[in-house]
Amino acid sequence: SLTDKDKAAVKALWAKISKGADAIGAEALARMLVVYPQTKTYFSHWPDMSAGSGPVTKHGKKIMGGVALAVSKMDDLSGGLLELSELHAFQLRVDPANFKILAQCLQVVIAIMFPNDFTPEAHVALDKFLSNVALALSEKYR
Ligand code: ZNH
Repeated sequence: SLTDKDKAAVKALWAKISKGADAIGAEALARMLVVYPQTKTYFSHWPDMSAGSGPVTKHGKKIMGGVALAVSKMDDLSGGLLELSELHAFQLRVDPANFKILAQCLQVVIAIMFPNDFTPEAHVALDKFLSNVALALSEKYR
């Protein structure tokens, strides 16, 4: 699990990149849909799944709202993300393997948009954090 050092590194990175959260979310989501086209099945009700489209932009923002929540609940991710886990497990029925895929896309986009802030130290902490977020989101699955 996350050490105090990991938590501090994630908070420091988030302080630098959160101003770009909406753009990060939209880019990461668009990238996920292109690179891992099997993820499109969950969004088949959208009229347009291309980068820059209304639904991708809007949903990218929502996802990053979830990431912001996770940053604020870093000390208790299972509790903090309980409702989101239930939503993804029971209602949306998202295969939890996809949480790892999105985590990877988020990191690629953050590396591109914030190359100076995404140091190896920030990278390792964010990777660990997003793995823990994925675990917390997967908790309600059985
Ligand atoms: Zn998710 C939704 C978050 C991942 C799919 N999401 C959602 C929301 C949020 C989130 C916040 C909204 C809710 C409400 O509205 O209430 N996600 C999230 C996060 C993550 C995620 C944080 C990680 C990190 N998801 C995901 C994935 C997928 C998904 C991976 C697939 C692939 N989601 C989803 C869907 C939905 C959501 C489908 C719904 C949409 C609509 O509505 O359209």
